[in-house]
Amino acid sequence: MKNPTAKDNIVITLVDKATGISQTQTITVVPNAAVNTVSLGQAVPKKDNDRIFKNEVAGDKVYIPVSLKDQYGNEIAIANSLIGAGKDITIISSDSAIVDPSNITSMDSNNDGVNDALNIVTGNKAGSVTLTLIVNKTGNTKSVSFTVYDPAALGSVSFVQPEELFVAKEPITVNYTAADTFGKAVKLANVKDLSWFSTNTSVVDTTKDIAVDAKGVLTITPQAKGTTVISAFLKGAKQGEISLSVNDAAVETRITKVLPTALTCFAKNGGTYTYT
Ligand SMILES: [Ca+2]
Repeated sequence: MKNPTAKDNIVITLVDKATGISQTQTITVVPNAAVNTVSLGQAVPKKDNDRIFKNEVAGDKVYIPVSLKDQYGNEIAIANSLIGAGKDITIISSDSAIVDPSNITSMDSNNDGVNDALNIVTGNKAGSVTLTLIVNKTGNTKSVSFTVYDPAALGSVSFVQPEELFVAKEPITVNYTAADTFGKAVKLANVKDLSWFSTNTSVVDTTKDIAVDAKGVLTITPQAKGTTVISAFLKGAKQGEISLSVNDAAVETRITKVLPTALTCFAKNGGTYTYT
């Protein structure tokens, strides 16, 4: 039989020449396996992230698990040759500025050598997006929605009013609590994360006298005696203030002369003190 088509029956008979034993099998021709149905899981953020952000690249491995079945119920691994214009599966995005379907490729989410997911690339726009997969031959469709977020930024800061004695030229460590825009506790990364205002710039000049170190420790170094109130603003919203009443810098003292009448004391701890 030449060029059998679907549902044709082909009968094959095998005969052993020596014994004459024969066996006959009937094979029914079936259509080639093709994608019939699609199932989708929920979008999975980049490793160690809780959310999907703008400008995720293919290497970030943001993905949607996908399972394809042929008309016989057998799994077909997702492949780039199956997705896109004129192929088995069309992908439609509700907002191509958030996720452009032409950037979607197949990927292997668990590195077992079998592709099982769609690798998602996000654009420079935050918001909710719905992706719909259509199996072109059968019309089977599945959709998945997820939200793409702006990256985390500093969200709020509150200060603990320092209580020690303040002296000009000596740094004051200011304790604080800070949270990012998702409410997660963070440290200040840079003094310029906040806008600062000082009521007395001769005591504290906010452009020079406030610092945040690599560990997020906030210090204020008053330059002169006096009082000032320092306020911190984030995107125009006041976060808190720190009141400082600063004394003169301590004057360095040294002994210039010891009189013969000096009294020398030897302390139990080994220290020696001389009084005149
Ligand atoms: Ca896999």
